[in-house]
Amino acid sequence: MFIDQARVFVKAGDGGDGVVRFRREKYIPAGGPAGGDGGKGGNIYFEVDEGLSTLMDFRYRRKFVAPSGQPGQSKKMAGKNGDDLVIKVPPGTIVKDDSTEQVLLDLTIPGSRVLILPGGRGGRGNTHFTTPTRQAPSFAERGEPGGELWLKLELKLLADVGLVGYPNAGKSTLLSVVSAAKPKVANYPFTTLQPNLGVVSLEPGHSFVIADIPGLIEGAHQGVGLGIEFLRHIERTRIILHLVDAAGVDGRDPVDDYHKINAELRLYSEELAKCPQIVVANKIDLPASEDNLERLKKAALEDNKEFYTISAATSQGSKELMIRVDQLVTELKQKDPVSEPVVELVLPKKEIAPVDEFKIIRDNEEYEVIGAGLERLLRRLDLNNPEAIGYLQNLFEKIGVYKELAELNVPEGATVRVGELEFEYME
Ligand SMILES: Nc1nc2c(ncn2[C@@H]2O[C@H](COP(=O)(O)OP(=O)(O)OP(=O)(O)O)[C@@H](O)[C@H]2O)c(=O)[nH]1
Ligand SMILES: [Mg+2]
Repeated sequence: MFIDQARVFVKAGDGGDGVVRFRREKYIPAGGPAGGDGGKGGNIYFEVDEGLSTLMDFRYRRKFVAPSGQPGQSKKMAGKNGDDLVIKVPPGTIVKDDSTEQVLLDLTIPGSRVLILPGGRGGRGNTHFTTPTRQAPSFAERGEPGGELWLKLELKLLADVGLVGYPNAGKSTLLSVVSAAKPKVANYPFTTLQPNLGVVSLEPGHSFVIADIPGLIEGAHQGVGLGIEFLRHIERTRIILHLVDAAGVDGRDPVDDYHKINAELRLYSEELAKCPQIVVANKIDLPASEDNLERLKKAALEDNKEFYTISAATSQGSKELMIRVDQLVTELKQKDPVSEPVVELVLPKKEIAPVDEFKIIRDNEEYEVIGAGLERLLRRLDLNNPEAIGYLQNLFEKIGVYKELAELNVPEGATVRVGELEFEYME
């Protein structure tokens, strides 16, 4: 089955904790602090992989959690960083925030890799918390948790070439002959129920993508047959290959078929109708095609369209056709190139708020110190450790928390809160 939507959960790695360690050396009874920093958590990236054409894999794996950073070690050694996790998606994948539907990424360029969630930063080891009066801090900072998100992935097939035509025209047969794709082929209409993609590579490192979509019939724009909804899959293609059963196996007139399909394309979108189109007369291995080729060619040339004859079944003429398609795709790509691969941070990196920006608000008899940087620091410290509290007291002094409390005439004994921390105010 062709799946073009998936929901995935991603979580960046947590930062490793900083640790409390001391040097233990012979003849030095109490060495200095030596706790290393925690490693950074792994990042989550998306990477565009040309080899993929569906979001099928996400049916089997929906959770992507990057490894955490290791805790710091003794001798001031930092913990190992968590490995990055790279999620591979086919070209044309759109990544949305699942709850807000906001588009976060539009992944079109093969090979590009984009960071979606950075790993949490590692906590600092006790080495960082020495002061002139506290040479041996017994606390360290915890690692920062990695962010997490539910995402919705959507794939709009990105093909260079779209195959259109009546059912049984031989679209899937042609795709199977020129690419490694193995679409179902059968002599009844609407064999193809979902788009198939194939990569055509005439020479190494050079390829284009063909999309085979379900057949169209007269009235498709009104929902007859499978309707025209699949045309949206070829809206972004550069060329349309219009396959016509030149032998009229199903009893219709090929020239009539040709005009009817073009009418349906126009009814769907003028833009699509104007897209460069090559008219391909198929089934020329069948004698019944002979009488129709000249008429069909005339109709195509009158519309200023190129005309080719092939037999998809015997593959006669398909190589020549692909060489021409390759030429055209290359030309059109040069005229309208997609931009160069980008590697960028798409989610705005959160500004890390400085600790010394805070304000104090009064809440009845209590006071609250509010400041994102300060609160963030507090979350990462062990508030049961008296030394960590001592460290904070120094910090409050330094950044002016006490001074401002005094200026507000906070009464002796009033409760002051900072994040999780609560203390009694004393002058
Ligand atoms: N003789 C002959 N038969 C062909 C040729 N190409 C395709 N066929 C046959 O035509 C029938 C339909 O071929 P498909 O490739 O399934 O046609 P399709 O356009 O994909 O049809 P839908 O998926 O139903 O829209 C099959 O029985 C094929 O074997 C050809 O060049 N010559
Ligand atoms: Mg088919």
